[in-house]
Amino acid sequence: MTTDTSREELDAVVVGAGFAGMYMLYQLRDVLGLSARVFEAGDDVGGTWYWNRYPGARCDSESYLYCYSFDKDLAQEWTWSGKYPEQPEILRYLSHVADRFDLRRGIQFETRVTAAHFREDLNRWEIETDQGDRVLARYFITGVGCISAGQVPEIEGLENFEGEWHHTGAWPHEGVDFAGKRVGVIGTGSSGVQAIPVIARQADHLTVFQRTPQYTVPARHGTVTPEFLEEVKEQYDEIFEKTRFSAGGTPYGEPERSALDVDDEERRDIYEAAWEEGGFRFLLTTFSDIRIDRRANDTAAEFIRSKIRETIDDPETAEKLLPRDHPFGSKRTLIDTNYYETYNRDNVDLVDIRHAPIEEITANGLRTRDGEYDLDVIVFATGYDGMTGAFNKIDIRGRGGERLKEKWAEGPRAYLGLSPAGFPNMFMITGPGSPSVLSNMPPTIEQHVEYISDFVAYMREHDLETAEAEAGAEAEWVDHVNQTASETLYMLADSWYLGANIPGKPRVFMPYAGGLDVYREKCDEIAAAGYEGYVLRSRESVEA
Ligand code: NA7
Repeated sequence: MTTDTSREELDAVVVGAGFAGMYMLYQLRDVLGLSARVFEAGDDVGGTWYWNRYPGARCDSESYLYCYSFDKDLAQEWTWSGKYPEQPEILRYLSHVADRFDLRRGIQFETRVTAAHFREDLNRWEIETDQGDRVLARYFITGVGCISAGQVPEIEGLENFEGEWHHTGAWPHEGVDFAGKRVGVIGTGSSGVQAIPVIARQADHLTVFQRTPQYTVPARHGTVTPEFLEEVKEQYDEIFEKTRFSAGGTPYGEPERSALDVDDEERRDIYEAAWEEGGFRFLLTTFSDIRIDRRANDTAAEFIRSKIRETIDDPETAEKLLPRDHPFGSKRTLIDTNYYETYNRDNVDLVDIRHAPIEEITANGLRTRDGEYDLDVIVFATGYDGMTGAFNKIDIRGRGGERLKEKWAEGPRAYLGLSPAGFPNMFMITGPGSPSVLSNMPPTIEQHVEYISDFVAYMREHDLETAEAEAGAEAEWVDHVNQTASETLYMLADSWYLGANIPGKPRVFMPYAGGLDVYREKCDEIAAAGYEGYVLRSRESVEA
């Protein structure tokens, strides 16, 4: 970075124009009246939904909950087409929001932030982009997404492959033509499970390479009617209120009964009803303890295994698909449409790469320890360097030139998952250590954006120059995040929540598992106490 001070000055720079960055811009510019700019790598708004264009890409949260709640008219005027929105529909929604609030004017597209350094001499963030921009800003706010840094595993020989390959999170805008092709999909997480049934219908042949069998629950897209979605609008005030004060960002309510307090028949009936209704309700609304008690969890896991055995015609394939090595819900619960049924198709094969790993990608396909597979297209549904990957791509430095990446070498640290100590006036929307990916994202994002916006307003009102998390408050919060996670079943799976999917990444549970409701209360208390846990400096004290 240069030391020349002839740069444009803004109140705030925001990184990313997804759900988070768009709402942050609205708050900063239209509510607080500040000068703010969003830098966005894509050529339009959408964030995750801009990049994830793979076949079958769909949100797992119900459409009427996967939207902003901050503007009543917006909620009333937008009509979703069904239970879960597909990627193009979410993108249309976000585009509509951008038009409605004239957001694009504040967004610089096709521009990637490469560096952000806190200049102690100026008390400003100096931000650089790959387009040559150099900007000074009082606030540096990230809306970079929790699962945006895609990972293509380092498998020997990929450069020799003569076919086409794509990662689900960087899908070509023009789509991929699978007709008449032999396709291999590596990975059976949310993206793989959504893409596999659709690719199977288009391709000549599909081979799925599975490392870990997972639990997936049918979405049942058809169970929501347009009439229901209209009725929802009449109840939106109540629904949004419940959502805001819920653990998982939904209005479903918490189940009260233990799975161990009912007899086998009643338990099966409850699971069956939730299975028929589909989606996250199976995890969230059946029993109070399936996410915390291993024996209770086993009942849900066994129910799903019984469904897999019932659905799959070939017992050997069914056996390969049975998840056994981790509890249900300890990895991100998957929601699917015809996933297991797809393995009954003649043109689909399942290859277990846990026991016979991929050894090499060849010119014509790939080779596992047990066999060779000729492929025209390889789809990497291999996930993301979650929660921290997008931060590590930017050269972020705080006081004394400390690099965020180094601060986080043993795992991410930030007060409330929002403010890393030593990085004044930096805020991370849905950063590691906040509820983020364990809640329905839009309400979680709104909570953070509103907290930041209120904080910035407070700073202006009190003529404060910088706000910086105290190291002690940060340490206490990080301990609390770890302690909360240690009491859950999340610790029993090799998930991306724990960084286990990235070779060499420290094994630390990154999201906050205490619930959005508890987290919101904590943030509100901190704000009411004059932003306890932050060192607040006025201009005079900074200059002294
Ligand atoms: P996920 O959920 O991280 O799934 C990635 C899948 O790819 C999973 O099945 C992995 O197996 C597999 N994988 C990852 N690396 C490898 C290698 N090296 N070899 C073979 N297989 C591999 O990513 P998604 O994109 O599906 O979903 C991300 C989030 O988006 C999801 O959680 C939702 O929040 C939405 P593993 O299970 O690690 O053995």
